[in-house]
Amino acid sequence: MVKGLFSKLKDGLSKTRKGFVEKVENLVNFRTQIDEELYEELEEILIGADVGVTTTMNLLERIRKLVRERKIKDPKELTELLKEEIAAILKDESDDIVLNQEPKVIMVVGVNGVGKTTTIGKLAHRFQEEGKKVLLAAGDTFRAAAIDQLEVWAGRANVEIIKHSAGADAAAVAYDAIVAAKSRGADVVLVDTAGRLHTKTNLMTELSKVKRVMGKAMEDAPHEVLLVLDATTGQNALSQTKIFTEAVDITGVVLTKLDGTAKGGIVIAIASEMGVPIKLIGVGEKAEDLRDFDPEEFVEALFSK
Ligand SMILES: Nc1nc2c(ncn2[C@@H]2O[C@H](COP(=O)(O)OP(=O)(O)O)[C@@H](O)[C@H]2O)c(=O)[nH]1
Ligand SMILES: [Mg+2]
Repeated sequence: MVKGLFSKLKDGLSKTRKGFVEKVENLVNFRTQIDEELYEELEEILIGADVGVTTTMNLLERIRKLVRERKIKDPKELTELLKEEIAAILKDESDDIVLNQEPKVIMVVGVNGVGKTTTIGKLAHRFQEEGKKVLLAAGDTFRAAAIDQLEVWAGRANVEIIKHSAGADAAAVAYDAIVAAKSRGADVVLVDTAGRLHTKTNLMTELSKVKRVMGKAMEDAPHEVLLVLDATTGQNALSQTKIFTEAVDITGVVLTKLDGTAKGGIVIAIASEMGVPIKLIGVGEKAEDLRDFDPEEFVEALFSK
């Protein structure tokens, strides 16, 4: 049998499983009682895995309460409690992307290098496989290589791309793409954007302009604004979420490079502290390494042996 999707997810999360869940298991398996010292060590492990201070404190408070209520004495039972509580946090903050507009316009934003272009390439591949008509917009006009990179993905996925030359106005590219998508009957438009600029214009000012201009090409566009965050940047991801949310009203988060970090606890911090749903996760560089974020499956993969 070919390797199942679940086992691929498990592979993608193996560093976090080692750096986080296995540490918790080692802790609880070698203790005879649940005491303050154990809670303190658990706190250290959670913070070390980038779960974030606030979320860690909340999680521990809930676990302490459950331990009291259920009169739990055996430390080994704490792993299951932790799993339950993490699942509860994540469940509230997940949501899928639905192609319910014609075309559905998805703007992808984030700082440089987080994986925006790669995510668009992976999404293009997925939608194409589903039989959707996809159009890409090369809205990162910062340098020619960024446009070329998107073209490579467009070629691989066999989808169309709208591009201008490097240095062109990103808002104009996005506008043209939406107009083209409407006339060609596309199902989805994926708009790439820059994570940095040549001009002194603030990136946030620029992105909100691109977004506004899209609304002129199609009412209510963009229908989704996905913020891409690199899981390996840890707590920085939280401050980026704050800044981008203020500028462009994020509808969802894509968390990339989970395969490259032992600190995947950042997923929990984002879900519990940011109030934006995590829609997709990246667990590798290939087209099939982008997955819908399914909280139950995620927690199962993370805690699986
Ligand atoms: N391991 C891994 N690498 C990724 C993932 N997503 C993106 N990358 C890599 O991150 C680098 C930057 O990606 P890119 O899409 O160019 O970022 P952008 O500047 O935001 O457009 C590339 O080398 C990608 O292959 C992921 O989920 N896992
Ligand atoms: Mg890019």
